[in-house]
Amino acid sequence: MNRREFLGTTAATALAASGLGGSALAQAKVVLKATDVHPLGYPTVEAVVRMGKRLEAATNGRLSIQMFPSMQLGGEKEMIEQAQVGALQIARISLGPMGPLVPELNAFNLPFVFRDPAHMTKVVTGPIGDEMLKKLSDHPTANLIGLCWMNGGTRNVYNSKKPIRSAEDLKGLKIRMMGNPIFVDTMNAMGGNGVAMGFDQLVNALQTGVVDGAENNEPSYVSGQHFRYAKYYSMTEHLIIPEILVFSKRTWSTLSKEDQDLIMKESKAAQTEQWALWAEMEKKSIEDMKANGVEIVKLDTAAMADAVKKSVYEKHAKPLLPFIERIQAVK
Ligand code: BDP
Repeated sequence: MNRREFLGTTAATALAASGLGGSALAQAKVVLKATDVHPLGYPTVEAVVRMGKRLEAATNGRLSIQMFPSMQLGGEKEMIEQAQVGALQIARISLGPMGPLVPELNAFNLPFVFRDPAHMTKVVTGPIGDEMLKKLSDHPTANLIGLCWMNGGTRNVYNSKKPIRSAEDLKGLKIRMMGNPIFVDTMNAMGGNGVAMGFDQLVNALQTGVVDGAENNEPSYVSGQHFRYAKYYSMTEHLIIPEILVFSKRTWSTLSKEDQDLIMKESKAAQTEQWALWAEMEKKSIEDMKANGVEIVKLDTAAMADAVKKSVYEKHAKPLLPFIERIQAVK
């Protein structure tokens, strides 16, 4: 930690502890610690780094962001916990692991709930997306503020054994899923054996054969080096999960209204920027996959979608039906 960060953190901590907050803190330098599972240059990371530069410029260096990329502060579960207690301020995470915390958010975590990425984009950047951010921010125990959404593309199954063209092909394969019961049930309904595991453990688990495969968007598959151990990438398109940028409520309450508004404004700009960066990264990742001998398998997903909707929606979607109807009504 350099001197400025030390001062920033100390000031924030001391003022928060003394209950002064607000105007006194408006004078102090505040370094916001941010983290992401992905490396520098990845669209989500880049968008937050650029947001930090804009915050610095707008406040003459009083507010800044220090980025800890590449899981330096642990997996997403750890990131959420640290944001909740104020040990870090900004976490960019998948909405997946947020579902167990704020159940309404699971409306966006359901398999096949969005028709395609354009539908997801329209929903999360519109009134339903705003409402979900507010639900998170207003939640009494989540202790997080929802800042904005980011694009996490479409998730497809990959494995080391064989091309997947049907539920039959997935039989007996252990497929890593994110930590949310909806996802394990989704994989089981698709025909495989879902195994919940943190992203921070995945590359090792693929390498050692603890799991046969996983599922993710193309950029994560490439940038996470998963393509080295699991060469069959099948276009199951079962989940289109938005990503979310969250802020520690504990720190938020120590910031002035002006700083809160500025951070909100810049995070909305980060959202727009990330969407553009994502489109480029997706294209590039598909090229990288082809160049590295990945077999991209096209399949008819209708039967899988039916089976998954039947069992997963039956078990998890009942309280979410009003949201699902509204999501589907977005054309
Ligand atoms: C990636 C998300 C990241 C998740 C990861 C995962 O960007 O937030 O941690 O998937 O599968 O697509 O855990």
